[in-house]
Amino acid sequence: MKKSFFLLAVLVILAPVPAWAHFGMLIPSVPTVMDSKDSTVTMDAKFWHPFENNGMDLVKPKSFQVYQGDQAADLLPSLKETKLGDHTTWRLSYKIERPGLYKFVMEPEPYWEPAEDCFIVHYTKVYVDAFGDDDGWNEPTPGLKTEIVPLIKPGGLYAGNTFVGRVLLDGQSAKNSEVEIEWYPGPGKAGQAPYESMVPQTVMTDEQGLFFYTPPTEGWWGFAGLNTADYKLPQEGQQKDVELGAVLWLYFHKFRDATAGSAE
Ligand SMILES: [Cu+2]
Repeated sequence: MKKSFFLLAVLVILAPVPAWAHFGMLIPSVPTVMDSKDSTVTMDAKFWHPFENNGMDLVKPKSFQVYQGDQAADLLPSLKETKLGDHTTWRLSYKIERPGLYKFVMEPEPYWEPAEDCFIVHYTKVYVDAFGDDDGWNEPTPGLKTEIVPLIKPGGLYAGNTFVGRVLLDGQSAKNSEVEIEWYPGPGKAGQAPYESMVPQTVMTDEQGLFFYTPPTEGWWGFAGLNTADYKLPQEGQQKDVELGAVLWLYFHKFRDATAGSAE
């Protein structure tokens, strides 16, 4: 009896911990609108494991807004429930009429994750810049609980550029906190990693809440600045921790070779 209990304990300890990192996901049809044919942006919202391309159900978010400067518009009524495999996801279409930087921000309902014994709330953000205007790309969002503020222009990144961001929590720099990073390989695709532990890449913020990361390839990359909330939520009569994620999705373009140009 004792022996089998010991064996069970060993097996439990040796069982691989799934490397799944959860990410709120907001992926627009294009990261930059320069042509009016792209100006109706389709936005997909998920709660997902991006690299493996599978996930969880996303219940209707608590809020979904688009900011232009400090002006926010509520997009919650335009969200349409969709299905991806067995999972609930959301989609909206948004017509961009004027030049500017459009910042989409989703606040989900708390998600109970038994595997981590905590709730997860990922405040998820993506930028779309339109018709050559990207003013305000390094400004924080008024009233947002937590976010990553870029220090390198989010529209127009190349794979191989080093992304620099600051994690803010309640408007303050979140120092020495973890940032998980994952690649989203695209619809219907899953990434391949040498080891499961490499699926989320991890960096820490410094004393000023800054972090640095250089993606090895092009595509959509998600950055999640993680902190534990200063409040708890009840689950089956017990008070549980809440993981707050400041999630930012960024598109890194492939650097193209030169074409034959005129010499003079
Ligand atoms: Cu999960």
